[in-house]
Amino acid sequence: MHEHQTTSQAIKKTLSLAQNILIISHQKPDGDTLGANLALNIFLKNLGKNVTSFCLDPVPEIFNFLPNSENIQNNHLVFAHKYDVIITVDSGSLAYAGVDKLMTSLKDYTLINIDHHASNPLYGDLNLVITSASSCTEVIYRLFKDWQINISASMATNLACGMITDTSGFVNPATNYHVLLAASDLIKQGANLSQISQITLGSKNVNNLKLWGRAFARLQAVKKYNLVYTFVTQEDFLECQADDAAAEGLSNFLHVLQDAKIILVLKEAPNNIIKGSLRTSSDDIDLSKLAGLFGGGGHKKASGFALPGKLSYDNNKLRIV
Ligand SMILES: [Mn+2]
Repeated sequence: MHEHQTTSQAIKKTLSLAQNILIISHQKPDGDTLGANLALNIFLKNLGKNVTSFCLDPVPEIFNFLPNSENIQNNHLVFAHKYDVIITVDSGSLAYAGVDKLMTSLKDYTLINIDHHASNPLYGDLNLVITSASSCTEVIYRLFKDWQINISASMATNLACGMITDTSGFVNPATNYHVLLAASDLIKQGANLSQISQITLGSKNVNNLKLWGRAFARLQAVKKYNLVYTFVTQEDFLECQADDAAAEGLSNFLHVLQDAKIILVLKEAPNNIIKGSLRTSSDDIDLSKLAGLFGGGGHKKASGFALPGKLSYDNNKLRIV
């Protein structure tokens, strides 16, 4: 945290002077953005602050176990109120969070941007972006340690959830020495790591695995680019009755492949959008740059992009139309 000491203290001071605080998670929330939001929510409420937590999309059912998750609102009326401070967590940009337009109605606030995405352009008034951190929750853990505050069991559970989900259970390349130290401390503070892993990573259902089956059957290696790709269409989602979360886990799972350095999963989303999800285990590849070529972003080892179009597949040839 040393090099971030000044920012850490500036954030502490700004929060201590604030009364009304809005914390924003990114849309299509994952365990990291929710855990980060809720750990801060609990901490700031304990300080007697007026805290509102927001996410554009509802909290997925599997995250209902997170302490205080019922406090996350998705009503746009949240933006009709006045805030001294707005904190975005795990959000590479306001558009990525899905709140760029909603926020235009707000004035006179200090924006604190806490994140770990390599593509983050430091859009806040205060920016704590640590790209070497496994997760946004790891950044917040470091903040709490820096401020020497006590981490309660419910804060620990929220922080641990983000670390577990963003590292796929402490195995993917985002896993580092700091996150393992932090996780072991969080166990001491009352987080049940195996239970959180079981709930967040271990709960698959038949419909979602059927979708995976289709994606597995279509795996293609492109030797020239050291790439393996696959795809899922809107038809697949409908026929398998799978939900969006099914595709999320797919690219993380395909990390197990030894055949190529880069994994690409293309997903047809509603409204003629194709989403690409890139993964690598190689240190010499920066996928945030590759995704950037398609207008996307993310981390060195996990990134994504969106393109207009639909997927067309015949005679073993995939095309974007
Ligand atoms: Mn994250």
